[in-house]
Amino acid sequence: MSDTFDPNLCRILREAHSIAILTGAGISAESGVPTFRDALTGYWANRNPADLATPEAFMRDPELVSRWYDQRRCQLASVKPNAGHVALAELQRLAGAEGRRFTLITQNVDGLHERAGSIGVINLHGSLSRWRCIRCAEEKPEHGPAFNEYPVRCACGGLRRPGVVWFGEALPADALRAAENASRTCDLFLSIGTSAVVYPAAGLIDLALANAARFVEINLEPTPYSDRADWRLAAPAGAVLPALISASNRQ
Ligand code: BJW
Ligand code: ZN
Repeated sequence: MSDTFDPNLCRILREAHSIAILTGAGISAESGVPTFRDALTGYWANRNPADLATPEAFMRDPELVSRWYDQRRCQLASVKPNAGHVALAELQRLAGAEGRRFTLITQNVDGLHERAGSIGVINLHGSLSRWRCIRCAEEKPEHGPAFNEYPVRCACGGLRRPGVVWFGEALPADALRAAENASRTCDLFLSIGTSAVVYPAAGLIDLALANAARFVEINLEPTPYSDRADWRLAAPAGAVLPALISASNRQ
């Protein structure tokens, strides 16, 4: 696969002073975590996001929504980071050793980047493994087996919900600010495995392009941003990332 890379892309990856990366569900697909919008296998293929991924859905049917999210949380115990996650952790180490800036921003809630060794990951859409009470706001990590009953209750009697960001909810302010700063000031931006249709995350690409960053898209399918990519790699992230990083280091 290394022969297929443009030498200019390899040089830019090796020499960029500040790299920002946005990942989406596609990077975890090869770990066995479903994407959202795949027509056959995606979470939304046979479900309506309005019934599951909004605060209104949770208030309407907290049992259904918390059961669905808890199933997804429990599935994380049986999946592992793939070669794409590992390659990004390696790229962070290489860039850091040379004093280059590296920011990994993810829309994923699966924690696989951290498990692969990435540090300081910006989690724009929260985490499946943190749950919080909507009454007293107590939030804690949940890595154990499935909850005993749904809806899940806090000791205070309030309902507990997954610590993810649903449609219509604000993203965590610190995370969004850090992601925007990194995108606005990078000289190389990679968008990996995201359909780039959900905002404000997709808008990070606009920020990078407005600052004349070079833009690489790694995705099996085209996205609304594909036409603006300097390089578009239409291959599985778990194959292309290790090959690209190793080709770039060999040159
Ligand atoms: C591979 C591959 C392989 C497969 N290798 N590639 C501007 C315009 C229009 C609308 C809006 C706007 N600004 C805001 C909105 C509204 C809304 C929005 O964006 N709607 C659009 C969908 C129309 N945004 C919001 O509501 C956000 N909040 C907000 O704006 O708040 C404002 C506010 C401010 C102040 C106070 C109050 C409010 C919140 C968005 C939250 C999104 N949440 C979800 C669910 C999280 C919980 C859960 O996990 O269930 O996040 S939606 C879902 O989509 C999830 C994902 O993170 C997100 C993005 O999906 P992603 O990762 O791109 O996955 P897919 O499936 O779409 O794509 C996978 C891709 O991978 C595909 O392209 C494949 O081809 C590719 N692929 N295998 C490489 N092996
Ligand atoms: Zn509580």
